[in-house]
Amino acid sequence: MSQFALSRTLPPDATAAALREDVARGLTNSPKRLPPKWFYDARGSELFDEITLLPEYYPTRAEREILLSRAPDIARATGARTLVELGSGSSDKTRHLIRALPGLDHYLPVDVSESALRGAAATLRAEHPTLSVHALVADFQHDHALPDTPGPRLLAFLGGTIGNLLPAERAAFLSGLRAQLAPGDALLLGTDLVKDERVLLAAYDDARGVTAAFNKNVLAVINRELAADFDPDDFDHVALWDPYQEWIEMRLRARETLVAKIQALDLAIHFEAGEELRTEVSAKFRPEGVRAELAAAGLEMTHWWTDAGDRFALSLSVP
Ligand code: AVJ
Repeated sequence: MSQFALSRTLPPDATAAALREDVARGLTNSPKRLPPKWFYDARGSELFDEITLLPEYYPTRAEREILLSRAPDIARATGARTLVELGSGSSDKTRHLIRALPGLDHYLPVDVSESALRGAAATLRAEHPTLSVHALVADFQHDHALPDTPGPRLLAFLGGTIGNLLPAERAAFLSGLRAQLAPGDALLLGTDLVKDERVLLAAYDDARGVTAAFNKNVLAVINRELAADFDPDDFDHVALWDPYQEWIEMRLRARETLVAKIQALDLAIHFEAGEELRTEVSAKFRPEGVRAELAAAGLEMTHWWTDAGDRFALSLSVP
């Protein structure tokens, strides 16, 4: 019979403490910056799902295309009984994978958004009544403790979310993943690829302004959680391509000089007119780079699959 459990690897106040620390540190830093994980409250997760439907935002469709065409290859190469998905969100694309893995009996979605996890689990259990689903509210970057489930295990980190980590964080993160893999286990990694700058910029600055609303939502999160008084209308959404780092940055640019009060931190944050707060880095990759980063973490890349337009890649690697 279908089973469902939801647990937190950390008490709820640990999330609150992490937000306080990230905001206190990031907004007093010069230049100002915030980690992108704080976009994803219920509203932010909804806005992200809307982004994935935009004509300009190709990564989700490109990755789904690869998953649909390659799911049988992934199933054959891994024989997975447990699928662990880091940053699972709505688990929408994962359903193609779950459908294609004949021996799968355990699914462990890991995400910071409890609302996204609950929604995803409900849909999946309806579609796969014999699948045991254990959802984990956790920060995949730091919490590595997973419930003990049968191998072989397939660890999936999809959507290109690894691009949200800075190079040093990526190295530490991949080594941490490697340490969790036993012989026979595998890592399925989604990476967005370097491409024409105009295509990249449009994906992060869409005509309807959904990405702008998603970017500004982090201010609403800080207002609510830390009793702050940011006015999202005081900021412009900015997306830019850094050709040296090969990453997209999203920023919020203050339209005028302003001061925002963050009561819970007893802080007043000053912005000059035009000053920018970096809210996200989204790195884009080349095949040699992915192979090298995996190798540095002790993982051997065995498969590399791209969509027909060569926009996005899925790689499979083994310890
Ligand atoms: C979910 C992290 C993969 O970087 O493309 C979408 C988030 N940011 N539009 C990405 C995002 C702006 C997305 N990831």
